[in-house]
Amino acid sequence: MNKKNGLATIMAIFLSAVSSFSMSTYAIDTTKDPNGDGVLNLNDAVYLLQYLAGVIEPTDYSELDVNNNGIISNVDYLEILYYDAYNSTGGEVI
Ligand SMILES: [Ca+2]
Ligand SMILES: [Ca+2]
Repeated sequence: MNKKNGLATIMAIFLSAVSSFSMSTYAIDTTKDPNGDGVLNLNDAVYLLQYLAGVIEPTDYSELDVNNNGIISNVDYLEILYYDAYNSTGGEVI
């Protein structure tokens, strides 16, 4: 995958995620840590997006399924974004 196609793939995943996401799907397991650095934050969303785009191969796939529904998808990605936004504002918005 070249850089241009990779970026297009990432944008397609992002737009698909945004259009299909609803708050009713928000059920994140905050013990998950996709990139394994000890904290769940925006870097994990980027890591998950890279996986969905086929750029990386995770060492522990179970950590990427942050809503524990058995599927690693763009919904997991968006739930990390919402969780990170919620935490970064002191829990005032979600
Ligand atoms: Ca992490
Ligand atoms: Ca999932």
